[in-house]
Amino acid sequence: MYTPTPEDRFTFGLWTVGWQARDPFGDATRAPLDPVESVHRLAELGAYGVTFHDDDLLAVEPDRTKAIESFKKALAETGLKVPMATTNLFTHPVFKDGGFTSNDREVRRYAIRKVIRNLDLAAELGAKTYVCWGGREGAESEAAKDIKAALSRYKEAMDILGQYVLDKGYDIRFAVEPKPNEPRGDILLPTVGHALAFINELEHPELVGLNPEVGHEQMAGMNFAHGIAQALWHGKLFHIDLNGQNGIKYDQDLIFGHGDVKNAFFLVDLLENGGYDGPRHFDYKPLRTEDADDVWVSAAANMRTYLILKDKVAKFNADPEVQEARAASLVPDLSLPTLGEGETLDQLLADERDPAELATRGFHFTRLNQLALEHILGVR
Ligand code: GLT
Ligand code: MN
Ligand code: MN
Repeated sequence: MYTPTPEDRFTFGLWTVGWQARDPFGDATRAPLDPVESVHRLAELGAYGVTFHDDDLLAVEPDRTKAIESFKKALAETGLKVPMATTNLFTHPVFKDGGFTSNDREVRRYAIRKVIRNLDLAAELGAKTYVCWGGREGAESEAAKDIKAALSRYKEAMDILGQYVLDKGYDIRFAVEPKPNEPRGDILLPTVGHALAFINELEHPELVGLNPEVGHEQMAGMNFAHGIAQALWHGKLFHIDLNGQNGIKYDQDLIFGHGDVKNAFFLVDLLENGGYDGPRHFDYKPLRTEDADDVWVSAAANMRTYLILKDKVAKFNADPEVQEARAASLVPDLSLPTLGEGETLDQLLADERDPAELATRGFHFTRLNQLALEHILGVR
């Protein structure tokens, strides 16, 4: 019942299972992983697809042409799809002050060339989404970066990329991934809200949406499910990075559900019932303590957790007591327009009510929350 199949559309970044667990304080604890092996192992586990940065393909084979060839062969052998691709604009020292927004104009020009080259490969492999995570687009000091100029350069780069995709006739849309900090002290477009506002300023806003990541919003103290609801409301949830995070601290990239499980439950409800039809993409890191076999245990855990939550969400929504409690809490009433059909503002103004009397109504949210918790805990 909780066994994933390609119909579930679970996808993984090559950089997730392939993470060697190098961190700022310690060396790698695992050997490099051949992307070909990742493709085969993920397919065996029931995944639908795999995603990659340009550089991920070169993990064990430095020759780009050869690496792409064996990756394509593995895709053909397994039937795994590539719904999304992205560019690494953060590992190489050249990006120490950013890619699109580096103070060095030559670096900005190099970054755009690097993206364009991988966009061609993404289109060739059938990717429909191109993620832009600007992890190095930021600063440690207000003195070091003219933020307004940086946003202009960010827009310039996104406009160039959008125009390129239109000129080439690629069926690709961009998804900006917000993050508040790490690796930079402060990163541009730190939250879903900042990114949504930025997209409105682009030449082709219809080509650009979001790739929000669970942990990144939670690092900023944001409610991820709320952020996703707003992204859906704007028609901007182009892609999603699922993982886990325990509160405001470094980016943990835990297995999905291994952080705030209640928020994950309501997130799955939104994804299943809120009009999102893209892949369920996991962007997590197998714990540094784990060995090469544990990596696959962790990959499977992401998918199993999602399917368990999906099942629990369905039972929660079908529970008559929950439906009754929702009605008692007036949850469905929020979908009613505040003015009646054909009602004028004058009629509203004339419809006087005593606020003291309105204030006597309790909303009974405690009961609803307890019902949700009991479904999550498995006692209902
Ligand atoms: C990097 C980052 C992720 C982004 C990836 C896309 S790479 O690992 O931590 O959140 O989604 O560039
Ligand atoms: Mn991510
Ligand atoms: Mn992360």
